[in-house]
Amino acid sequence: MTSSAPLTQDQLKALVGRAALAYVVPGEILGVGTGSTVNCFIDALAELKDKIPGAVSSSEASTARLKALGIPVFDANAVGELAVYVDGADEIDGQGHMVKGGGAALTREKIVAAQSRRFVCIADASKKVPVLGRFPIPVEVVPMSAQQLVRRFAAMGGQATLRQAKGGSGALVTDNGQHILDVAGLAIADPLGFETQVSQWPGVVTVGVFAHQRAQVCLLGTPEGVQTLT
Ligand code: ABF
Repeated sequence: MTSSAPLTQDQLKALVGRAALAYVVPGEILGVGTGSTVNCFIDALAELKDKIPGAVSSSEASTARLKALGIPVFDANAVGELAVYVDGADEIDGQGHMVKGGGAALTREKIVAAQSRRFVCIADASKKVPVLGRFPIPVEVVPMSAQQLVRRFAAMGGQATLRQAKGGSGALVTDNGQHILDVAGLAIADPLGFETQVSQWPGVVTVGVFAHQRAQVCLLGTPEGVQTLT
């Protein structure tokens, strides 16, 4: 009797990406996030492309993937409320609060999430945590405010570093022309309070803590299959 090998992280991502199809509302435009898990969802979504008008995308990368599969992409300003937003996360806790932004798309992700009635998070089991913060918190910032914000995070015990572009060509520039600080060393006991406080600091564009836009549904890929957390 041969025992099957445990599912790889990529297989778990594919599993939850496909499971998210169940939350797509036929006839309605949906919001689509960013990242490798979302890429699995986009690839599966191609099977339903005749049942939906299209999608609102949260990044140039997801836009390109959607268009390559023949799924129309709408401007967020051209549509109203969306039935559902499907996106990944870097961390998610038991209440659906997330750390997001590892893929540098946090601002548009939060915008599209805020335009959607239901946030469905898809993630492999490694993303589930009791308390947010082990993954450095991405914070999108106006470049001129970066060092002032580094000092503010230091005052609360965080170590903020300016995210570098691949290839060492300097600071990463987001789709919105901003920079990203990655803040290590914080344990976010109150995600809503943290997001509210830091969002008000001058120069902060978007905090990569999604508490105001938490996930109502989380599809977690585990070796035993997809665990649905609501
Ligand atoms: C995206 O999902 C980002 O906010 C987050 O960083 C990413 C996780 O990426 P992956 O699915 O590749 O682990 O929404």
